[in-house]
Amino acid sequence: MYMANLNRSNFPVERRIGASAPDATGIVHLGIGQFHRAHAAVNTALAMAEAGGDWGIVGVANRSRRIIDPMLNQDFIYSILQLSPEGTDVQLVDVHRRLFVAAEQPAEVLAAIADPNHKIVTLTITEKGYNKDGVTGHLMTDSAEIAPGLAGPDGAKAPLAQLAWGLVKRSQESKAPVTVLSCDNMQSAGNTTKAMVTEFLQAAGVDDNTMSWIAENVSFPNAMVDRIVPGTTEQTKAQVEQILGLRDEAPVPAEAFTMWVLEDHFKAGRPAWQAAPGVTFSDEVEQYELVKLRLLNGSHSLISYLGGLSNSPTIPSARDKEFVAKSVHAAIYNEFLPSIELPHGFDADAYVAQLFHRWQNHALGDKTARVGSDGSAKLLQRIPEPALRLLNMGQMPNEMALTAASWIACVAPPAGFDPGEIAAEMEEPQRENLAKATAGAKNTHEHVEKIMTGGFFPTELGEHAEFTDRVAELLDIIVTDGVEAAANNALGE
Ligand code: CS2
Repeated sequence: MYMANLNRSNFPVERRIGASAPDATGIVHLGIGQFHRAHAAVNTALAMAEAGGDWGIVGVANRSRRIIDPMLNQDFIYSILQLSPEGTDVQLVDVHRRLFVAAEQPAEVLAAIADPNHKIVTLTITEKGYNKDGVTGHLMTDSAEIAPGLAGPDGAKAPLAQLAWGLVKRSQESKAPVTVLSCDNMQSAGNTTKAMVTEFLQAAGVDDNTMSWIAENVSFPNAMVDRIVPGTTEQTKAQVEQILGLRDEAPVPAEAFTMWVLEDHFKAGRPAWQAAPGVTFSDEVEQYELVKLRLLNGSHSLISYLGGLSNSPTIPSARDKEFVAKSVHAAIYNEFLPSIELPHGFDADAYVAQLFHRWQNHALGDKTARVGSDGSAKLLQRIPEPALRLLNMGQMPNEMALTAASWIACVAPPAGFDPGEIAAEMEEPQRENLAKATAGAKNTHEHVEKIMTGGFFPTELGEHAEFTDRVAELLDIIVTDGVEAAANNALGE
């Protein structure tokens, strides 16, 4: 049956979240994807409904036209398909006003960053987009993404490189102050962005005046972001179509829960984001980041690798397994919580109970392979620091060792071990390098040792003999007796 496409002339206004943006834009977003569209974009629409403002968004996709082409066809409007055990709802977002592809239109992207009307540049470029070396903590100036951009703005195709050159252009033209707001899942996300941009420009040989202009006129607030947003499937489109009676080619499935905690350091103003539910401005953002990165994301990684190895295609189907739930509980209470200082008045038990509930969202059906993807970049944010903290206190972080062992089993399995289809679906940028590093390993211990010392983890953890021994022991159990036996061993059962 013919179904009309969603657009400005037919969209049901009563389903719109917050306000439509004006034509004037105030934000440039690099890395337009699922998370941005269900998080910062939604909060911006709600803020404009409350307090107005010229906060339309210029969205920049890295390479693919997969999202922006349908959005352009639909006059920028798209659906959020909110899925929870309590029910399903479709809401519409209308805040983007221009869309580019970074790789195709680099000059437009730089001009948008330099445009003084734009007061904020937001980023969701994923952990690996920062090109931060896991061993040294510095920018990987020789990576395939970064190196070509160092010679000048013309070669800059990667978002971090375009951001850096866009700021240089701004410093040469309007000189208007601006805020760069990372919305990625990283510890000290703002500070990290600032450090990577600064190192990029130093490596590119940019002069001292420009560097001091950036230091004084660009702020990089830290922020903790949270909303579980899986990938769009044909089923997402069919569900939206059924509810709206219109075809949306770029809907975003999302849970109802949403949270954003930000430092209020904006050089040139900001939307009234505090008007949106779940948004808080705080001076304790770094504590919130750690709570989220470890309790939610660290546990999420563990669920995904245990799930990948136990034939669980979705996060809720993995979390339903008793051994997975027990492992996560132990990871949180024995290892992650002792590794952080909580924000004032934070109720950890209530937060953890809510996490277990969120992971059980079968209606959302978040994919195990999605969460397990990019483990080499994500685990660096989630494991080494808390693991070392416990190791230095004389405690073996068994669940973190299990996370590392099950990640290795999924994406860099020892010879002769087949981790199965779900693991094969996990995208892992280091897959080839991991295979190279482990080639010729004589046994599981050597296999693990080559990874731990192969430049994938910080040196202090990589060279920690007892941690390596424990990871190897657990990987051996995974290979010989299966993942549940390894989980039980880590639990001391
Ligand atoms: C997940 C996150 O991809 C992952 O590893 O842990 O995408 C998670 O769903 C979000 O951070 C939730 O806010």
